[in-house]
Amino acid sequence: MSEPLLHHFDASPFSEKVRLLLGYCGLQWGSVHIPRVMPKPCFTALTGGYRKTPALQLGRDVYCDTALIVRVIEQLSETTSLVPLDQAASVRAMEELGDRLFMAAIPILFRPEGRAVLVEQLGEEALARFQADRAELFSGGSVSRPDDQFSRAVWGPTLATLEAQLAPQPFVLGEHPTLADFSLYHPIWYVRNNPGVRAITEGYPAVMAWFARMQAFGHGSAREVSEAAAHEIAADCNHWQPLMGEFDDSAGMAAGDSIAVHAVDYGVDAVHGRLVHLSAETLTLERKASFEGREIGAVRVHFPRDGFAFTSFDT
Ligand SMILES: N[C@@H](CCC(=O)N[C@@H](CS)C(=O)NCC(=O)O)C(=O)O
Repeated sequence: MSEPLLHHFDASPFSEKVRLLLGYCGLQWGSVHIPRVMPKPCFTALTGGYRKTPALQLGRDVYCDTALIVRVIEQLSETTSLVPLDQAASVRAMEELGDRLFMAAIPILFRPEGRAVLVEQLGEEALARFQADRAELFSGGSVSRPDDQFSRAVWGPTLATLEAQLAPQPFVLGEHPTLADFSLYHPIWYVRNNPGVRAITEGYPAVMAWFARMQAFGHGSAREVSEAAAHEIAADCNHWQPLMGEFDDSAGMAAGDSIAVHAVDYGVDAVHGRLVHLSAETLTLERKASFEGREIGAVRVHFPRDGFAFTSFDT
């Protein structure tokens, strides 16, 4: 089995969702630290232009978006309880709620008490660069950068409903952790990580007890891998990962077609390549990767269908 390599940065909440899941599933993984802001030349050399954090690399295969990454990890670790069949739609809904809670968390970090901590951690100059980068991230997509009014409308009510749901049970959907828990954990982790605003998570005892239960899973066993070493691992790999699901020809696309794929919400940079596989749930394209004139060779980039758009183009 190829070692899973997580391309991430420490402060990234969506990466925390995956790190915690890797810990829970007991997988050994390689930790590839990438820049927090653009440019990320080593990273985008592999993804073909997709810039969001994190991505998961298995040899020459690169998986984008945590909605897909978590399913890859589930398969690798043969953990079958993460999406119980009779709760599949509930898990999906909780993943959406987690994304919404992440959006609500962003302006909270920039309230004066949160911002003061960010200035302490990063300095005014790096913080200004971070804010300019995130303004760019939200340009051109269907979702605009959230404001504090959105946070006020969403954060409190969501934590209150979670409090009610977690009061009688240890995990969001019952006795055992599911993907719902990992999807809701990371935005709360994001806010709790900033001592300036942490207090707004604390009026919810059942949520806090659940948070501690989740945190205890840890990140498992990781070794540091440089971005250059990750490129070499891709270049040296001589096999592909299995593709997921049957080919879905209802979109009128065929393997080998030239396609462009992009996220629809934010971070909408397109990735171009040849279609390898299109199932009801995933899309895989293949492209030639190189970095600073050095060949990495063909790389397959995988996306979830949900949240991504694709078009064919003439070469
Ligand atoms: N839908 C994506 C969202 C990922 C996301 O928004 N990640 C943030 C960091 S936590 C990001 O990409 N920020 C911009 C960047 O890292 O360049 C997923 O589930 O992976």
